Amino acid sequence: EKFNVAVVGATGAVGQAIVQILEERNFPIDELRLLASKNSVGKVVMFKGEGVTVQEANTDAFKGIDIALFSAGGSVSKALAPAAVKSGAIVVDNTSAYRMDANVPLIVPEVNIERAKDHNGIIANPNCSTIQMVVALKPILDKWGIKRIIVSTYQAVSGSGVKAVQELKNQSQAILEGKTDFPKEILPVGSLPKHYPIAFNAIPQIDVFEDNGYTKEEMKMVNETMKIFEDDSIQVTPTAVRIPVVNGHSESVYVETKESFTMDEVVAALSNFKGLQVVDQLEEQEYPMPAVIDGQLDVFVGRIRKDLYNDKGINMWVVADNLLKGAAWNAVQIAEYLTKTEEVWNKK
Ligand code: 11C
Repeated sequence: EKFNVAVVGATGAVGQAIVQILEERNFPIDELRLLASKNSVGKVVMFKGEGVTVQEANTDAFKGIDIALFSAGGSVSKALAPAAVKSGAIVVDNTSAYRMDANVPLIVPEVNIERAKDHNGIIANPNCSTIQMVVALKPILDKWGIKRIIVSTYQAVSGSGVKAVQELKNQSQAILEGKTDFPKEILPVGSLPKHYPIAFNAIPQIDVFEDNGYTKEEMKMVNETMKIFEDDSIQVTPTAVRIPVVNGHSESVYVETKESFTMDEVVAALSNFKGLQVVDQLEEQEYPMPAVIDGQLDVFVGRIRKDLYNDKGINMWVVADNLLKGAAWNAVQIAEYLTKTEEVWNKK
């Protein structure tokens, strides 16, 4: 069986990655419809050696579409996802628009793919920093339970979009040329008045601040983790930091379990978990790094070690390609499940 697939936001960083993965995975596609805002209409994107012309994303654009993959920002998803569902598509939404909606399953395939069956037309893809963390924690949750998580992120600029990547490169070049006055327009948050250089810097702010002193990015990690693990008692304490890496998010994750474990058991549980790769050979100086895993689909974990003071504490270092596992690949994984699961179509 083949499917008609729409990609909304087809010219963005995540949209382009989705098109590439659909091709690499030989996704069972009949028609690929690429949709974007007016500015991008008429652009041609290559798919399996043929050019596909980008059309305008509007409420009439979804006729005959079975699966619609949205990654054009929350406002576009709010405006157009209901229309896509109405015309018969199942939507996989990469934005934060519907993630915390009780009627929308929030899916990381390695963790809770069965929940996709509970969809009411829309399935949400979590935030990139949440996705890689819950993949690394799921085998620990299953065997020993989780009481609390303390996580600090080291996030790449690609999470902020293609313009942020360009800003990092331009600033780096300017600084190396000895300039002290150069444009700072995007980071940490484009729409806020103050901007700081990201080159040769680390910015402890991703997205806007909430009233409790945490950023929106940090609160996504708190709320999405509880929803995905279906446990509101898990305590998540995040600090999200932007660093001058082009692509690939890293996280220092501290997890306190409910039950006792041995470290051999922990390493075995992580090693045997599908979608997770352990890279942890200290004598060889082997551990995951963003520049090394760039372009790969899995989540990587290393520096796995027991807490020095707490018998139920584990420290680890978790790295993933934020545009792939953190966004495009997670969405395509969900879409692949839809193509293989008759039940999800019965609700239409
Ligand atoms: C970042 N995590 O790295 C953000 C980007 O909710 O889908 C993704 C925002 C989201 O800046």
